[in-house]
Amino acid sequence: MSCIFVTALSAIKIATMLLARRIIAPSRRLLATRAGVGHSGHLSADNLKNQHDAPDTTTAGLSAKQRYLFDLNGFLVVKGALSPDEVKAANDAIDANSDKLHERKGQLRTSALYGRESSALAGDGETGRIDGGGMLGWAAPHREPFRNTLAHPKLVGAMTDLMGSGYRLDHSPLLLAMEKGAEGHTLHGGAVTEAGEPAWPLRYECVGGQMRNQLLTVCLQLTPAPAGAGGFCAVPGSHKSNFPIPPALADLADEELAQYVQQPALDAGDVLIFSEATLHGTLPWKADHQRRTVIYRFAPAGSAYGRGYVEWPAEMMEGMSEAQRAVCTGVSRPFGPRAHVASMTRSPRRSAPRRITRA
Ligand SMILES: O=C(O)CCC(=O)C(=O)O
Repeated sequence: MSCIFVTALSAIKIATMLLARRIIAPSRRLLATRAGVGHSGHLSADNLKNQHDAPDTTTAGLSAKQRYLFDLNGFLVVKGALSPDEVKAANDAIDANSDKLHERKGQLRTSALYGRESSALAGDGETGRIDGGGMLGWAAPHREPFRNTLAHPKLVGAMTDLMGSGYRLDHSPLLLAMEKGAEGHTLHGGAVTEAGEPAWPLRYECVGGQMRNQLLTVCLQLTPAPAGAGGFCAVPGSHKSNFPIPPALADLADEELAQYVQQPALDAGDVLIFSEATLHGTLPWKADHQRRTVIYRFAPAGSAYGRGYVEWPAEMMEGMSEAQRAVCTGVSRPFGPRAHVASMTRSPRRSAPRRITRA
């Protein structure tokens, strides 16, 4: 009897709550709508949403501001995506494997590529960029900081927004280090080839509010790159350009063109994301400390640019988590375009990682 009474009481409580929500929710929505009249006088779909329904943008994907900036510029800085502990673990791993890094000299120098010798990018003319690879296959625990990027909880939402579900690692990550005076790298990429055709394998598109990058680069910043220090540079908006890159822009020979090249200031722990359709390169390094960044290239589930995906080295795959493995094996393995990477990673609303779901 008392059980029936308690159940009836709960039903009344729930009905009262639901009624209150129906009354309150539309008035909240109305408030959000009024507040959402933008500078242009138009109401965007975002502004029409009840703000209380907005997803947690630190884990769920790009915020409206980040989407706007990526679409505008072709690159985006995700501030503080890595914790100081994560940055330290990556730097410690590099220090422990410093014998595997190589300075680029002679024909391997990066400031005279594509037949364009550049005095503006030459640095001190001697010091070369230091490159490293194979981090995903380094002995544990040194491989972990680099494996974590593949499906990092702070990045997976943004990467899914930019490439779609089931994005894949396109080619092996590259570690770049630069000492003071090190040369830069000729600007490259771009939306259009030298012949004036669309550069389809690098293409950026936004259709129906959804962005797609055929080749997306994600760079971990392991030391700061303050304004004026050098390092990564890009021409904002060039991912949507319709004409071939003037050669004198790629090697910074033309001052008028060079003024459009921007070097975003970066802190250790920031993650820089850019479309390979954005004209980008490297400015000579001027700071006293060593520049360190690790760059990954990803592609949508059904796309491939590099050739590495055909067979990854065994040591790279050994001991990987299910999500990391799916990101690496995308196109050529059963998970393919159906792998839903976002659902395989931990989110604050779930206590345990979910398994892969296949349609
Ligand atoms: O220095 C950078 O961050 C960019 C390097 C780059 O674009 C490359 O090595 O292809």
